[in-house]
Amino acid sequence: MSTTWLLTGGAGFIGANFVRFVLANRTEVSIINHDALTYSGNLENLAGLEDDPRHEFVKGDILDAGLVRSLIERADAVVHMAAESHVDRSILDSKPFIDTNVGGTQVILDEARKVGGRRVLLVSTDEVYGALPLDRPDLLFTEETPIAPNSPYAASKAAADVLVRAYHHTFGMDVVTTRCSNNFGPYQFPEKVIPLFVSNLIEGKKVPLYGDGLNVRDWLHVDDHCEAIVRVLEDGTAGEVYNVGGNNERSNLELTRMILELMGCGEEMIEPVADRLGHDRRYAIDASKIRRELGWEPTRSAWPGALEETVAWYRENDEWWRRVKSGAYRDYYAQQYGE
Ligand code: NAD
Ligand code: TDX
Repeated sequence: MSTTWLLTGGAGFIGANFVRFVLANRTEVSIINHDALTYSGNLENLAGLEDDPRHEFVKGDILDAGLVRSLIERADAVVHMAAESHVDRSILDSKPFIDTNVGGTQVILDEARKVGGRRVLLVSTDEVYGALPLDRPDLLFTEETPIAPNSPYAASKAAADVLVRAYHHTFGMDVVTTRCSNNFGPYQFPEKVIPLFVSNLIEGKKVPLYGDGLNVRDWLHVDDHCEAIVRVLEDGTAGEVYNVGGNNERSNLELTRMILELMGCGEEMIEPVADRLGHDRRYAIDASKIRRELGWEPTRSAWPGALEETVAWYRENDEWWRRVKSGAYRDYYAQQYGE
């Protein structure tokens, strides 16, 4: 039976990969892709899908309740991932994070509630749990770990996350939430560490490593995240949260050294820079619930192969990130939509 999913934020990194993943793996599903095309939204991420009858792009802001409502009316379920997503930007200015991540989620929930009968999935993040210490490798975030966000970005995502919980409790809405660890893969905006470091090295620039480089992230390939989102949307229990991660913890220094090696560069290309304010020390996800209850397994995240493939993608798609870094990708919007 054919079905339609409304996706918010589908011109960003995870969104564009999600569209491609669903079109390839769920032949019965069509996607309405609602995205405001902020600085991180890029229609070039969706190149080649222009004529696909199962993908419709709608430019618009999730704060536009009327538009959101009309799109939800046309859909059977909502995958909500539109967000301001970069921690460093939230430290410079948290307002867009509160507006989009909190206010936007409220709009999605209220409009879905009015329309009724649609499951809403929120793509949340492991950052809502705060940080783990380096000297306790036995500790992992579980779904029961208290919410304790440390950056304005994480706080805005945590607010969205608990708002979803409250709408389930108060109104009995059919909602599900995923909390995933750091993603890597194609089309990631080159402000995030992997595409930033790879593209800098191709440009002959050094890579800015924050602080002592010992902060740890748990890396998962974006397609494994996309599969988890699909599984939770289709089979997750209403009101439940599912952690998503691949037990792939790496310090930033270890990650940087791997990238340097893959790029044929030496350690002199590392530029130690001042630490991020409030920099979370370690993230690590216990994903046993989604594995046990929904049979999800990461199959595309094994290192070093998966990292090697991602680095190769940025090397081969030089034009894509150069246009992002230079701002040229935005010309397309002006051409398509006017100023
Ligand atoms: P991204 O910044 O690449 O993409 C975000 C997209 O949302 C962009 O296309 C942007 O145009 C759109 N958007 C922003 N504000 C909007 C608004 N007001 N209305 C409509 N669209 C808007 O981010 P990403 O890395 O793809 O992350 C997607 C989601 O996944 C976010 O919710 C993020 O919190 C979450 N997440 C990301 C990671 C990760 O490692 N990247 C991990 C866990 C969770
Ligand atoms: O220039 C840099 N130097 C550096 O050392 C940058 C941009 C990052 N880093 C470090 C900071 C982090 O410890 O690398 C690590 C990864 O940084 P980011 O790529 O900015 O990701 P992070 O802050 O971990 O957040 C990401 O994962 C969780 C996403 O951006 C979030 O949207 C997601 O929720």
